[in-house]
Amino acid sequence: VSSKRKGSTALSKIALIVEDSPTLRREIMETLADVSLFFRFLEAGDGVEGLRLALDNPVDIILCDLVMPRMDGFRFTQLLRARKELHDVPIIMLTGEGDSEMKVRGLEIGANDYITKPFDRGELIARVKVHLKIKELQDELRNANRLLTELSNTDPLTSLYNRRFLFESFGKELQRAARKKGELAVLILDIDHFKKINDGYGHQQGDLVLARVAGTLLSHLRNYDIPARYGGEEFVVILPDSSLKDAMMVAERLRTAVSDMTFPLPMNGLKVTASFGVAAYSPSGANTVDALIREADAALYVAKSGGRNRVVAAPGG
Ligand code: GH3
Ligand code: MG
Ligand code: MG
Ligand code: MG
Repeated sequence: VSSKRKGSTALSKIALIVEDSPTLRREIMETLADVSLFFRFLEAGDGVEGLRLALDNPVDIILCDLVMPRMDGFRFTQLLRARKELHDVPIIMLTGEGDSEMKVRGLEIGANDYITKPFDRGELIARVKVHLKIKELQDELRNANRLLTELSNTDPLTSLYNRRFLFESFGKELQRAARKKGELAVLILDIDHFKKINDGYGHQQGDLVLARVAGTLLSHLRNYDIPARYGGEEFVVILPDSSLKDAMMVAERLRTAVSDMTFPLPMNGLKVTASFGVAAYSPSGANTVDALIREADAALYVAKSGGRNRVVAAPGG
C-alpha cells in the first residue's frame, strides 16, 4: 500500500512548492536545484492546487506559503494532515518577517518549520536537508518496527502466524462475533503419522513437509482467515464469519488439498494426510477461546481414532 510513499533515495526526491508568487517559486527551485537534492519540483499557486498535487504524487517535502488566494497555507496544512498517507510529509512554511503569531499557529496545526521571506539561500537549503533527514529516519524506524511486529507474530518455519498471535486474534474475533451476534469457527488439523516422515526421511525433510502443508493451507483460505502453527505438526485456523457447516466445507477442502500434495526427491511418492477437528462459536455453548479449542481438539481426537485423514465436527456447534 505504501510503496508509493516509501522513503525515496536522494536522487528520486520530489519537492512541492505551494506559493502564489511565481517569482518566489522560481527562486526557491533555483536555490534547491543548486544542491541537487531533488529530481523533480512540483509547483502550485494555491492550497487547492497544492493539495491535488500532494495527493497525486509521492512528495518528500512541502514548502508552503501562508497567505494565498482560494485556500491559504493553514487550511492546506490542516487538510493535508488529515490524510493518513500525508501525515508525516515535512512542511516548511514560508512566512513574513515579523509574523510571530502566524508561525505559532502554523506550527500548532502541523507544519514542521518555517522560513522567513525574503529567505536566505543557505538557510533554506539547511532546513530542507534537516527535514528530509528526519523524515528518512522516521521511515527507517517505522519499517524496522513493522518488521519486528511481523517477526513477533510469525512462525519462522512455516511463515504462518504463531501461537502468540493466534490467541491474541482469537480473543478479538470471539469478542467481535459475540458483539455482532455473528459466526466464528475454528479448525485444528494434525498431520497423520508425521513421526514416520521424520523417521523415514530425516528431520529436515520433515520440516520441508511442514512448510509445504502450511503453503497449501494458505492457498486454500480466504485472506481474512487466520492460519497459525499451533504446535509441532498441528495447525489451527480461525474462520471469521463462518458457521460449523461452512468450516466443515473448508476443512474438507484442506484435507483433499493436503492429500493431493506431491513432493520432490527424496520424498517422491510420499502421501501426506491430516486429520481435522472443527468447532463453532455459540453464545450459549462454546463461547471462550479455551472452550472452542477444547471442542475442536476433542473432534480431532475422534478423527484420529476413527482412522485419520478425515474431518470431524464437534457435537452441538
Ligand atoms: P498421529 O497420526 O497420531 O498424529 O501421529 P504422529 O506421528 O503425527 O504424532 P506424534 O504427535 O506422535 O508425532 C509428532 C511428531 O512431530 C513428533 C515430533 O518429533 C515431530 N515434530 C514436532 N515439531 C517438529 C518440527 O518442527 N519439525 C519436524 N521435522 N518434526 C517435528
Ligand atoms: Mg502569498
Ligand atoms: Mg500432533
Ligand atoms: Mg500428527
